Amino acid sequence: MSYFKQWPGLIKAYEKWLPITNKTPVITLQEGGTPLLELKYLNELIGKNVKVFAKYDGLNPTGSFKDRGMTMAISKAKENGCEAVICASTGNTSAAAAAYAKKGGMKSFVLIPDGYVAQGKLAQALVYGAEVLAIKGNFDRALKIVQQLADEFPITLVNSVNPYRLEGQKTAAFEIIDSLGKAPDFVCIPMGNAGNITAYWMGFNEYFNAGISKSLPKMMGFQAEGSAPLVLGKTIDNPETIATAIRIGNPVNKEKAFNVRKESGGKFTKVSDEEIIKAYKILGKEEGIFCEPASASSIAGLLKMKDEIPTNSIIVCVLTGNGLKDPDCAIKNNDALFKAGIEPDIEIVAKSMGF
Ligand code: AN7
Repeated sequence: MSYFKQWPGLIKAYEKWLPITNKTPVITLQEGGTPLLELKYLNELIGKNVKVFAKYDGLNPTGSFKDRGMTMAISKAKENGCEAVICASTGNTSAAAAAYAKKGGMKSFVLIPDGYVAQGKLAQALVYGAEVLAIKGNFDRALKIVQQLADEFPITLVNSVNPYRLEGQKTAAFEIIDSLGKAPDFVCIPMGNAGNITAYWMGFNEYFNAGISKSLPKMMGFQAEGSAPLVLGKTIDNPETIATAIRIGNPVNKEKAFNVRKESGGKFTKVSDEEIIKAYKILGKEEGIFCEPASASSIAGLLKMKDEIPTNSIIVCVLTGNGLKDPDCAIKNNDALFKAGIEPDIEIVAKSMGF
């Protein structure tokens, strides 16, 4: 017996907004429909009667927003008779590509920068049965290679140059408006290849043009200081940051991103690794939300621009990936009291607890 109607996944939920037909096989893990959580501690921290929300996309089936794009890209690949997919990835795209490819009965190849993918993401790609090729080079190099491979061999590229990825990802903007009843004033979002900021802007515009929302948000994009090509306006040859997900020096969607900034009247800003970790800890300790460091850059960015926020603003920060993806970062960066090697004796344990 079923008590609750299940969320059907974003393709079914938003089918009339997506480029699918009744011939498209829907490959889904019931992604999307993620929580929009009010962040009470951040409301207080910023003051001015603002309301800050987190779009918690780390709660997708493979733990990141990439599932939104992948359900579309893989469904369309299946529709077109494709048998194998390929991507370059800083980790999350590879996890999602691997999972959805398997769900759709396809093979997946993923190229990752050797040594720079968080453990959880690597584990996922392996468990979902991808063929994982770790290259001695960064993401930008890997992307060039997969683009050429997809041109030469019968294999579909599922990086965000694949237009179906952005179509799927735009549904997060729909969900935000469906939850708030209107568009927010600001959206704070981490940027790597800038596919997601582009997709959100598409989604907000589609609802706006259909009259469902009466305004458009300002899109605030954030990058890590050592990996900020979109903020600096130039390619970074050797990007570096603790937020390995956004360790990208030459974003493929850069022109689109600049256009989003211009059209929305938004701003791109860089945040340091220290600021990212500070925000990461605040989310964990004060809000009970565990996100990965790249995602915390949206909160770090909001804190950085806090003086520029008008009174009564509604702000949505996009938390793109789950904290469990990067356990090394969590274990190295927390303020918890951790006592090890305690004797299994009730008195000793009680004493260690301060009683
Ligand atoms: C957690 O997985 O590029 O600006 O290969 O994993 O749309 O690229 C990941 C990107 C933000 C940036 N937050 O999004 C990959 C990859 C997290 C991410 C981004 C990524 P885009």
